[in-house]
Amino acid sequence: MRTLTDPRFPARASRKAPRLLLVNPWIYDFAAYDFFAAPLGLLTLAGLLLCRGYEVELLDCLAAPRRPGRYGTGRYPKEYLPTPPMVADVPRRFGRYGASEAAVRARLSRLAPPDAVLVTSLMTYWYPGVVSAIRLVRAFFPQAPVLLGGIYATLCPEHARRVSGAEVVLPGPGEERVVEELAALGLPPPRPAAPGEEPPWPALHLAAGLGFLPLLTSRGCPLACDYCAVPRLSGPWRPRPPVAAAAVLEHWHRTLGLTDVALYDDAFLCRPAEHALPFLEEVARRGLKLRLYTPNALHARFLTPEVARALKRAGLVEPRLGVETAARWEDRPDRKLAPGELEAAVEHLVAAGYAPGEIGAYLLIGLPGQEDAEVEASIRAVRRLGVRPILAAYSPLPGTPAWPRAVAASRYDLEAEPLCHNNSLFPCWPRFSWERYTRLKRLAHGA
Ligand code: B12
Ligand code: SF4
Repeated sequence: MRTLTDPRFPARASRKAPRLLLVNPWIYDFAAYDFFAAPLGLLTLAGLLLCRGYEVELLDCLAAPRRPGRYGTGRYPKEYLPTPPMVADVPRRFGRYGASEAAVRARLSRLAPPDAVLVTSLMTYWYPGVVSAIRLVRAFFPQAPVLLGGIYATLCPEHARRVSGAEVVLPGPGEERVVEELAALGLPPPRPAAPGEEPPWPALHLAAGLGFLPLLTSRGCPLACDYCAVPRLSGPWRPRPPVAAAAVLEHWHRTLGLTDVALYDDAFLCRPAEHALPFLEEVARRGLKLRLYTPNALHARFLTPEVARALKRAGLVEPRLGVETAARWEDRPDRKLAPGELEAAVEHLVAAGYAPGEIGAYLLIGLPGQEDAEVEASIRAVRRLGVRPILAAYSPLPGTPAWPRAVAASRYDLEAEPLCHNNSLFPCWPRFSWERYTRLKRLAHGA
């Protein structure tokens, strides 16, 4: 049993504390890989609820023995399932990723009945996992009310209210509302919040088999790219005090013995002098031997020589830059790159000691109306810098400026069916084409 947690988490909840079951559902998809995927939203709420004195159990339907990959990532077990009819035009095999249903049932049968169940959700098109997990938990604990939150619940609240089976769907950040809602259900917090209290640490010790540390040093993003739901999900950029973020990181690094770290920030490098630089310097000052990774990409614009050196010193490996397109400068779908900024960022990273081939550049493909010629030109522009192009397929997101164009371009009814938001389907292409995708992928790989 690991003991060290946020010093504010009580060692044991009082005997009368309401008992909460927190659930991370399965993934239902054509393809899924644990590429630094951890239920950080749910673990953040778990930290808060522990601090308020609730008793908390985590049921993680994705926690299953997996084939290990690099840096603490891994391959989930997959059980093949019939492809849902509305997306059956795609020649890919659908399935459920994570623990087997038998393993989840066995875990549920060992749990004491909870007073309430809190379910998270991530990608909108993974909602069938939410529905199955709620159905199963209900079969075991029919008396316990189910609250659903997370990204699907925020972006598709009406759909979630109709199909999820949850009593309460709570869009938006949960910190502000979850305790209130539990109190409304007759489960008030055993301990009040202290005025001016720092936000609690995510309760990472609850996540069995974590291979890396997920870390958020800030929330939100100051930009508003057409295709991105972050402004709606997380709002404006709000940093955590950088020294406190480094302390949280050191704590979990020492407690869990993990050295791989995935930064989940949407805009880690925003205002670097105030945030990223002091954070990275504090990580280096504490002498932490870490490997940092940015699966969500860094903003090239903020990558000054000083930032590049600090990233290298703190242990960042394989820097990934959000480029999206390196060929279209007028009428870009994003607000994050101007001519010359990518070249400068690469130059600074190389000067800081990164090999160009170690640097990755995300390029968006599958946007409504996007021509292959634009993607090809972007791939070439990135390759000319010696950098690795990484194709990221577009997933349409309700409520974003690009949504009406996506709805108009799609061969699916995106408004009615979140399953069709799946980026593996290339929902805004007139039809799915392995040949088209493979050709672009080969070009990106330099084949
Ligand atoms: C980290 C991240 C990833 C990570 C892993 C995430 C994971 N856990 O699996 C990686 C890098 C792997 C990833 C990959 C992708 N991602 Co991503 N990712 C994110 C990101 C930046 C942060 C998510 C996060 O953990 N936030 C931090 C936590 C604290 O917030 P949270 O989970 O929302 O939880 C809060 C609330 O939702 C709420 N809450 C949560 N649970 C509950 C439960 C209850 C009961 C209550 C009341 C409240 C509540 O309270 C929490 C605390 O405030 C989001 C953007 C964003 N800012 O949300 C995009 C985002 C989720 N990703 C997105 C996309 C498009 C992708 C990719 C398709 C990109 C690509 N083209 O390759 C891939 C898809 C992977 C796949 N297999 O299909 C889209 C969503 C797409 C969709 N249709 O839903 C988002 C929204 C970004 C965007 N473009 O707008 N992603
Ligand atoms: S910069 Fe990134 S996180 Fe910010 S709005 Fe654009 S795509 Fe979203």
